[in-house]
Parts: sequence; structure tokens; C-alpha cells
Amino acid sequence: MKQNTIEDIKVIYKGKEIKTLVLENQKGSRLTVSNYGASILSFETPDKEGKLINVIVGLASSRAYIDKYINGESILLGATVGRYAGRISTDVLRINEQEFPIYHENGIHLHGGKHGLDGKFWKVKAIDNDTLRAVFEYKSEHLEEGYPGNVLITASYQLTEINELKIIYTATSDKDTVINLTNHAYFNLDGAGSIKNHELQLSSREMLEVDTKMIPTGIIKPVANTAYDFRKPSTLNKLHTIEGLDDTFIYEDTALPKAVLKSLHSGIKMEVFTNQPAVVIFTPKELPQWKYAYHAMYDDFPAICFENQKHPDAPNHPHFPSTLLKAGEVYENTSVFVFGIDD
Ligand code: G6D
Repeated sequence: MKQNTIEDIKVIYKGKEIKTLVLENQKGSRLTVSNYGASILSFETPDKEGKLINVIVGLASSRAYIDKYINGESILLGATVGRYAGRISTDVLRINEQEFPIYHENGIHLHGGKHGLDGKFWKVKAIDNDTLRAVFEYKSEHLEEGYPGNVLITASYQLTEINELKIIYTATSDKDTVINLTNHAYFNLDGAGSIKNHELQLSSREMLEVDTKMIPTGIIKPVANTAYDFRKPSTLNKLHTIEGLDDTFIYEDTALPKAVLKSLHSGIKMEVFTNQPAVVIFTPKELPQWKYAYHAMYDDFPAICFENQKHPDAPNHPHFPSTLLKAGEVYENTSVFVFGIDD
């Protein structure tokens, strides 16, 4: 019987230490994470024939992530996103009648600003072979990217014996602030090609209406009788008709999986559980022509992101779940991606 193993690889690149950790469970599934952006570089799990498939799109080397970021080309592959994931429609945050200017481009603040958490070198806080868990930590200084509060953030990645990928983010602040983290993994259950042959089922009856700048208007609209209704399993070849997804769906309050994604080719099924009220589902029409891990080649609609989080632009919509983190309180965002074979 295989044992749990964690391989710890250190590379110095451009004067910085990149720590890559490979967590392997007794089924032979392998989760590779990096302290750069507290990112998931890959996740290999067996398909219906028992062959390992990398279901999370990654680059061919951990150094490549830094080069893409420095060149302003990052698409946040597998990265931790924040302090505020998604879009904020104003160039200031108003907290307790105080105004905090935040970085913006054309009046929109996206994914934590010009230098969000995805471009930081996190500290390796813990590596636990028994529970097959790696924890990264980042201290975000007061007014970093304009956000108030000295905020201690942790990102915990765990691979369990039943092929669950558990992601737990925590944050505590010494001042009232806002926080809304997520993980930006791009899933493709075939490890290459397109997700058009995947089937998606979502426990969601509502989604956010957005304006032309993709900013929520505040209106929450039903998905019924629209192409965005995934309450019944739907194959994703319909993405062509809706130009893909880059939308916020409101999860139903259910103990059932919030989302189920299946590949009709590899037979791999992924069930998504989370304590977050919403998810931004992003299906890029294509990926940049880069060298990807395992020499993977991708086609149109190559991947799908399940960015479990609170609503984008919540600081400007009082009726959305609050993203305020009061001094001394603990923020926790837990998501579990359960992998198996669709019987
Ligand atoms: C685009 O609008 C999308 C975002 O949702 C995505 O996270 C990003 O590309 C990578 O900005």
C-alpha cells in the first residue's frame, strides 16, 4: 500500500525562493502547490482506466508563472485571488464612513488590484504528512493596494485519501476591512482539449445581472428559461451559444453538491462543496499559446473555473452578503472538490 508523501522542491528564481510541494495520497493522486501566489500548479487523479490525468491547467514550470506575472500576462492559473476577488465598481472603499482609495483601471478594481495576492511569495507555514496538508501564510500590510488593516491570511491545501481537494482560506485583521478570497483553478477533466464534452449541473436558481463593464447592477435574476439554467445536467457544448461564462451564480442552500462536473470522455466526476454563497464561473474561449504542464494542448473552451466566493462589488450593494471583516473576527472560505469516477 502506497504511503502519503510530500515532496518539497526549492528553486531560487530572480532572487526569490519558490517552494513547490507535491502531495501524493495512497491512491496515487498528486496535488502540486506553490508558495508563489499560494497556487495550485496541477492535480493528477485517475481516470476510468486508472490513468493519471492532470485536471487543473498549469504551466510547464513554476518559474514560468513569475515570468507571466512580470510581463503582465497572468491569467491567475490556480492562484489564490484577493484581497477582493472579482470586481469592485468604485475607486474607493467606504468603511465606517472612512474612504480608502483603491487601485483601479477605468474605475474598476479587479482581483485585488495591481499587485494582488496571486503575485506574492507566501511563507510556507506548515507541511503535515499525516493529513497530507500544506499551509501558506501571507501578511498583507495596512493599505496594501489601498485596503485597510494588517491582515494575516492563510491558504491551506489538503489532499485526502478519498481524493478530496480541500481549500481553506482564513483571514484576521487588526482593523475593520473587506475580504473576499477565492481560488482560480482552471479545471479540464480530460487533461487536454476542450470542456465542451463535459457535463455541468449547478445548484443555482439565480445569477447576478451585470452591466456592460461586468459590474453587478444589484439585480438578482432567475436562470429559469435561460441558457444559464444548469439545474439539470447540461453538456457544455452550449457555451458557443452564450459566448462562454464569466458570471456570478448564487448557490442554493443545500447539503447536496453545489456543482457537479463530469467528463464523458475520461469518466472523471468532480463534485463541489463550499461554505460560500456564490461562485463566479469563468470559461475562457481559449488559453494563451503557452507551454502547459505535461505538454498538454488545449482547444476552444479549454477549461472552467469555479471561483467560490461572496458576491463581486458587495461593498457597493448593501443587500449582498457582507464582505466586511471586523477587527479580530475570523474569515473562513472553505471549498472541497471531490474527485471520483462517474459510475
Ligand atoms: C477576465 O473577466 C475575467 C475574469 O473573471 C477572470 O478571472 C480573468 O479574466 C482571468 O478578467
